[in-house]
Amino acid sequence: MITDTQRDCFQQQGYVVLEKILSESVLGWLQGRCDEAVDWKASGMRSLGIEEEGINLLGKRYFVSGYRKQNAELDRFLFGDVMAEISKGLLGETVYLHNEQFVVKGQDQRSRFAWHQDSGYSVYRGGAELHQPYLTCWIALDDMSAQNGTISVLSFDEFGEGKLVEHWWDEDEAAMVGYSGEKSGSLMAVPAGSIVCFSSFTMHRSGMNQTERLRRSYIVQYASTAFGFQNDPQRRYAPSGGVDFIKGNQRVIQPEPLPN
Ligand SMILES: O=C(O)CCC(=O)C(=O)O
Repeated sequence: MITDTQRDCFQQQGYVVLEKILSESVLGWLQGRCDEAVDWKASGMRSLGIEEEGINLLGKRYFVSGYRKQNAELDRFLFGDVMAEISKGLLGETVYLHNEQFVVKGQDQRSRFAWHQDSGYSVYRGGAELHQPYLTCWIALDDMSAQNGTISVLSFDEFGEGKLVEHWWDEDEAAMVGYSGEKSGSLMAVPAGSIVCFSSFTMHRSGMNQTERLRRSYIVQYASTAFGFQNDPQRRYAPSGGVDFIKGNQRVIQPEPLPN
């Protein structure tokens, strides 16, 4: 599924766009799981009588991380054929699941995200040790546009030549920031069912959702090299626990496929 040209593009420029790669039925299934995850998070917040929980803002912004622990059916996608082809094609013969999270944004100023590299969060906020870059698969669950707050990406040529830079916390942005210059990068105005695959050393940001509809994405991250914490390298950093997926080019998990 991943061609040599796509792999070269990912390695040399830090990202590759797989437009409309998911079938309509898999997309519809994932949208359903995302809506369930948001209901689960929102009802948990309502039952506690809170409007904010970490970076979740009731009705406005949801980050549901690790939902596969609530609904193991998600593994049918995370360890399914499509993600096996993509992760193996871009990372090589060893792959494990690093993290998965739904990102759902309503009409709210705080739904935008400043320029960052995902490894910038891992190292400068999460306390991870320096590591080989991992792969972020940003899955568009809705048609994406500037209006509903899609992501923009800076290629390695435009920024950083594929190196991790120091990040800082910005109170106004309520986010980590790795770049505050004028570049605007490439806007990912992709249809639902597309996947933007980028390196965790690729600088990206996402805009504010200015529409009345929630905008849904699913971030699924895979790594080829395990890493730990700066103060405890033995303890794995991977938020999803680092589940083995592919070893020596062979899949070690093969769940029942989703209907195509
Ligand atoms: O708005 C989004 O879907 C992406 C947010 C983002 O860049 C991230 O969670 O790393």
